[in-house]
Amino acid sequence: MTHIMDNITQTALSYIETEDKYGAHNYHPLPVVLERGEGVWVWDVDGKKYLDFLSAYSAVNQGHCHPRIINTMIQQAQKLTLTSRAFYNNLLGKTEKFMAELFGYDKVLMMNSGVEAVESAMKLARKWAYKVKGVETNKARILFAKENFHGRTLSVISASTDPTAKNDFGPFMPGIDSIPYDNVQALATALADDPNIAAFIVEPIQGEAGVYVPSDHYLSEAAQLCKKYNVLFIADEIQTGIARTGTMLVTDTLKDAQGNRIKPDMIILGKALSGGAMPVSAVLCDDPIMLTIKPGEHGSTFGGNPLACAVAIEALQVVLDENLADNAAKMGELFRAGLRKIAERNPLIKIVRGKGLLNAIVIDTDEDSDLAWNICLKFRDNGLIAKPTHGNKIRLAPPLVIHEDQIQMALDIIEKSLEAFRP
Ligand code: IF1
Repeated sequence: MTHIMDNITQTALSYIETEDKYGAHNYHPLPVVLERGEGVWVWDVDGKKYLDFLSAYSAVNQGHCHPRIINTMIQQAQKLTLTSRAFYNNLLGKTEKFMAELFGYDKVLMMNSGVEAVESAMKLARKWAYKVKGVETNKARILFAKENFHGRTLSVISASTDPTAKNDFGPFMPGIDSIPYDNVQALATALADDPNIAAFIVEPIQGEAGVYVPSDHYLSEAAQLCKKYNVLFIADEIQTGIARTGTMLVTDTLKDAQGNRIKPDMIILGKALSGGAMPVSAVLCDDPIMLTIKPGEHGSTFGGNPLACAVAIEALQVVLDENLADNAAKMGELFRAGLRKIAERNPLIKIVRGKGLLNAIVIDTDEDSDLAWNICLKFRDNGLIAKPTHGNKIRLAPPLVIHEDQIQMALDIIEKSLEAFRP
């Protein structure tokens, strides 16, 4: 897939060329060079303004450079940024208590990037399998869903079914299997067949796969099956969590047949846990799992640093104070209704799907076509930035602070842009 650097200024091109010359070529960014962000808006180096409809892959749910988060970061940065865990500090316990109570778990393990938290969850699951479930040492297996995305480390891509994420990075981590997503029977069979399974790690909505929302009962039934087979049900809410889908977590809505709430054995958070200010991630679970890891058995230089703690508390408090989950639910309904109206008028939109403000449109073209990319270039020319995922799907995920008039602005831009490609 080759793309021309069309319709960009010399200024922007000079930034792109510098990155191209001195940076790893591990991404293929849309040709727009951003310099400033505020709320739902970003500005490029030429001062042009755009609606941000990617939100740094749901890391800036609270909006770009939220003043409360940035001011907290500035205050804390002038006091104490890092102690390492060799010593205590005045913020880690406070943050762990705040998050444990907010999400309803005994304990929190603070890490930095999302994939570090996923790796930590895998280590906890294995340790629990050996120390509590009684699986024979080095025999524990972890199940994932096909089409998953959980990050880029070697253990985590060992679970990937995406050749682009996996090819030529072998050999891979043993003890990892994948089953079809949104398929309860496949999970039941896998769990019944293998007593050595420690955990099932799953995204409540598959983001990278193109915002694939599973059937209504999938997650609840999967959680109950895991309970039945004494397997940890671990929800990776790094992209779906922190109010993105209209509730604080997707898994807040899990219920058993009697209507009782089901809590995952473990949840993994990242991205918007810091409002996009810095890398902050966390694993939450109860004592029987968390306390299987003893002092010296896991760690991280920056994990739980005072700056991250101050930012994380403020980022979560902003989500609560500004009712961002409710806003995401309301604005998401409005947005999908608007997209469906556009789809009635323009057959290019084949499918509209999503939950809250994690949405995607599937363009009526095959996966290796340039069309979705060229549509995103047109969105950019018209003042909205978004990016295709897996060829023909365009993820549309604005910051959760978006207002109704900005949703309407985005719909107008989307409809106007698609007109240029009408079949
Ligand atoms: C890229 C998208 C991809 C995640 C879930 C763990 C992680 C992610 C559910 C790892 C990270 C990012 C990574 C970025 C693109 C983006 C992404 F789904 F969000 F769009 F790739 F699939 N679990 N997702 O979504 O967190 O280590 O990155 O902090 O790698 O290209 P991380």
